[in-house]
Amino acid sequence: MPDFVVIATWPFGQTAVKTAAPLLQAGKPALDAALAGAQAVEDDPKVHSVGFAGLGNAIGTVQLDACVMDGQTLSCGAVAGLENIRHPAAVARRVMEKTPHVLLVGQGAQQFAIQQGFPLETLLTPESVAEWEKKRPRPKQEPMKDDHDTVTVLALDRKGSLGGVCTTSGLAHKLPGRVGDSPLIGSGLYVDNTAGAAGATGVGEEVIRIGGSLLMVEAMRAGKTPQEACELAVRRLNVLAVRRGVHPAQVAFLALDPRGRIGAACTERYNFQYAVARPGSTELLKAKEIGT
Ligand code: SD4
Repeated sequence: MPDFVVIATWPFGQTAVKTAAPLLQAGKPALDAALAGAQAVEDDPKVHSVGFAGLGNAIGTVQLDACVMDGQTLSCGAVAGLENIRHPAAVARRVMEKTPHVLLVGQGAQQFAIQQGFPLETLLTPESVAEWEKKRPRPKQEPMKDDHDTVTVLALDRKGSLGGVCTTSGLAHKLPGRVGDSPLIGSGLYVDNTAGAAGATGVGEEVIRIGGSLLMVEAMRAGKTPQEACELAVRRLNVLAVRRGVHPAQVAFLALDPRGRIGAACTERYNFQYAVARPGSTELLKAKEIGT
């Protein structure tokens, strides 16, 4: 029986894994721990790409996307374009548990959250508004490098079950109503105890195009290690970029298998880092970059 492992995207993933690890240590289910970890990042006002204090869309409105998935039952839930609710991942879990549906969007998602007792609040802070203004696209300006950082948390609990959560405010300055990969089961996240768990961060349109997370889980089912599965997904993006005549977008993938093995890979110059916690240790690691 493997002991627990939890991994999460980006340096702020350290907050997630440090929150999740004691819960896993205490024998809590993977999804509970992953959700607690993701929520700690949603609550962090210094993180401008997830939950509270996330950056607004093109008209300055914060629209959040999230999903959750349980590897034992393949139960899953998601919300997209959710406004004024700071914990979209917890709402996604309620969608999973309290409705026959998988994905609620926009006003319907918000009404459901209110019915479930989630408070409405402004998610903007003076700092996030200033950051939004600073990063506002201007003619001839290069795209900002750090305007898309989702937290994806993948956990393996002490019973050997996997759970995952993905939560984000999406691309800053996105078109109102734009939905990325993060709330889409199979794109931003996929979890199946019989194969593995996988998640993504980066330019969601590219992840959706290749069904990134399901692709990695199916690669693990076919015998690839988590590292090989992540590299395979990046290569798929790179090949596709050549076919489309563009540079590969900034995307990173993360994977964890039922044996507790982990993997991570990203497209060139993305400088993707991820956090890992196991019993007694927490690390921040740099993912392997795969060039074209
Ligand atoms: C999106 N994948 O909305 C998300 C944004 C993001 O790291 O990851 N970022 O496309």
